[in-house]
Amino acid sequence: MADMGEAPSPEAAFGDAVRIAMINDTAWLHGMHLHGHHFRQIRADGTVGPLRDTILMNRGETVEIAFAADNPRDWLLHCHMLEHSAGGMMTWLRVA
Ligand SMILES: [Cu+2]
Repeated sequence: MADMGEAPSPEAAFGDAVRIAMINDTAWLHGMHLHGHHFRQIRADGTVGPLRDTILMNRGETVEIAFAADNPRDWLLHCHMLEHSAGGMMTWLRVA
């Protein structure tokens, strides 16, 4: 996960289908939480997971999520372990 920057990542238009790949290259578990939308995991075999707003990532795991950008605003995507998000594991996206 990149640190939260000045530019949204990604910036989506209302109605876009958004896919975000997250790589956990740390030695810890992370519960990644998206505000404002619910998403589904896109598994490597092409199947999709249940609708959720948080997904637990194991160390070394890559997770791809997808959702419909149907809620215009700026939204946080961060680890739900608050010491991790305070340490920089937080970014944001914009739906305009
Ligand atoms: Cu974490």
